Amino acid sequence: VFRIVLLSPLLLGLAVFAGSSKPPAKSAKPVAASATPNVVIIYGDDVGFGDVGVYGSKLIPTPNIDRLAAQGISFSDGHCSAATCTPSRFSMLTGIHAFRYNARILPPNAPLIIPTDKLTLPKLFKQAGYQTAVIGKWHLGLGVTGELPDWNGDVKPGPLEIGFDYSYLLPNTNDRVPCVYLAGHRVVNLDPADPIYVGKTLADVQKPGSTQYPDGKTNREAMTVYQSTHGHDDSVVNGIGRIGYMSGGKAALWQEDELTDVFVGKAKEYIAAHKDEPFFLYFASQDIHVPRYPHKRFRGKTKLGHRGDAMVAFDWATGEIMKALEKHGLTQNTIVIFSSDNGPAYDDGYDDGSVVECSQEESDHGHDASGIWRGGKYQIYEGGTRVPFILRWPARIKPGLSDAMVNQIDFMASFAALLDIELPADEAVDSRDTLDAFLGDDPIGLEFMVEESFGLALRHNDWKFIEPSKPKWPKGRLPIAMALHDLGDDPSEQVNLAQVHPEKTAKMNAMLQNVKKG
Ligand code: NG6
Ligand code: CA
Repeated sequence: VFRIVLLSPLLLGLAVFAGSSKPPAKSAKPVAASATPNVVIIYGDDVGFGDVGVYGSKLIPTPNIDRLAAQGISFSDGHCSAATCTPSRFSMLTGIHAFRYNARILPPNAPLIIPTDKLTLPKLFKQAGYQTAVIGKWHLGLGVTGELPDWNGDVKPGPLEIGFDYSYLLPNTNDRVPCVYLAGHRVVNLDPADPIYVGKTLADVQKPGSTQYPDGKTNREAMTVYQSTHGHDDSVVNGIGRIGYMSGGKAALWQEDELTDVFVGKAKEYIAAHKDEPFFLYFASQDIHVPRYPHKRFRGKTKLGHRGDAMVAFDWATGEIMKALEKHGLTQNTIVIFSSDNGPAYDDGYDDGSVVECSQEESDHGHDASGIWRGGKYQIYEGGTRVPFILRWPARIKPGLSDAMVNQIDFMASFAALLDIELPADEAVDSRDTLDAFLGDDPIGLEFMVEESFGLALRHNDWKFIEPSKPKWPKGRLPIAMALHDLGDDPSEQVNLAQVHPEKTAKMNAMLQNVKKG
C-alpha cells in the first residue's frame, strides 16, 4: 500500500492530463478519415512506461511524445507481447506468440526467424496497396538457417523477403556486431578490400586482410567510452565492448552518436518520397537500448546520464517524424503509434551512469522507469510488457485516455479489419481484432491476454496469473513461483493470492494452458 500511495502522482499525472487534454483547435475544416491512412509505428527499444512525461516521467522531458499523446489516445494498459525485443517484434509483425516459434533474443549471425511464407504486417499492408518500410533496429535474424550470412554479399533473406519494400537497418542490436548499416541486402559503405567477418570467437574472425578490433576479454582498456559491467567483452568497436566478434568493415562502421540522426534522416527521406501513396513505416529506434551514447547535443539534458539523455534524443526523433508528416500535409490521415518493445532496463551491461538506487524499487536517481508497475525488461511482472502506448489519427479519433487492455500482437487482426482484409485462418493465429479499442471506441479492449518473458502469465481483466518459471537472465534472478495478483487492488504485484483463491488460480492456469495449446 505504501508503495502505491508513494507513487500515486503518476496516476494523478495521467488524470491531470485527461482533464486538460482538449482536442486540438480546428482551423481548417475536418479532413475525412481515409480508408488507407498511412501508418507509422515509432517503436522504442527498452523504453519504460514511466520514461514518458505523459505517463509520469518528471525527470526526462519528452515534449514531442507528450504532444503526440495530447493529440491521440494514451493507453494505460497497453502492452508489447513480451519482455524482450526479438519475441515482441516477432509477435507484432506476425500476430503469433513468440513462444510458438521459440523466438528468443537473437545472437549475431542468427538466421531470419520469421518464415518467409508467413503473413506479416507489411505483407498485409501491401495487399492493400501500401508501400512498406522498416528503418532502424531489426534483431529478427538475417539469412538462412544453417548458413552464416555473407556480410560481404547479399545478406538475405531479411525484411525484403517478409514484406518490406525498403529497409535501412542496424542488423541486430547496437550492442551486437556487426556495427554497420544494412541497406536492403547490402552493408552500406563496405570496402571490399576490408571484408567483414562475424563470429562467436576471436578465432572465427581473425582473417588476414580485414581490420582487427581489440578483444575486450584481454583488452579492457580498449573500452574507452565506458566499461562493460557484464558480458559485452567480445570485439571492442568504437571504444565499446560488444556481444560477438567482428573484423573488417572499418569504413562501414556506424558512429554511435549518429545512429539516431541517421535513422531520422532516412525516415524523413522515406516520408517525402512516399507522400503521395499510402505507406506503412516501421521506425524501430535503437534508443534507449545499450550502449547509450546520444549525440552531444542531447548529453546532459537530464540528470540521469546517458539513459535519460538517450530518451531526450528519442523524443526529438519522434518530433522530427511528426514534423515531416506535417510538412507533407499528412498529419490528419496518418496513424502514428508510439510504443516500446519491452520494459525498462538500467544497467544492461555497461557502466553508463544509469544507477539502480534500490533493486526492489528499480529507480534511477529517483526516476522510476516502469512507473508503479513492478519489474521491467526480462521480467514477467507488468513492468516487463506494460509500456507507453499512444495512437494518434486526427482524422478519426478523439484525443484522450483509455484504460482498455490492448496488445501489439493484435495489430495484425486490427489492421486487417481496418483495411477490410480477411485473415486466413492459419495466419496471425494469436492476433485478435481490437480495432475499436485502438480507435478509442471500446473502453474495455481485451478480456484476457498472455504476457511472455522466460515464463508466461495470463491477464484476465484485472487479474494476473503467473506460471512458475526459472528466469535465465539477468543472472541470479530467483525462480518465479506460481502467483495470482489482483491488479485492481495491488497494481504493483506485491501480494500473491494464489493460496487465497485456489479456484481462480486453477481456472486462470487452465486458460493459459489452453492458449499455449493454440
Ligand atoms: C542480453 C544482453 C543485453 C541485451 C539483451 C537484448 C548480455 C550480458 N546482455 O543478452 O545487454 O543486449 O540481450 O536486449 O549480453 S533486447 O532489447 O534486444 O531484447
Ligand atoms: Ca528491447
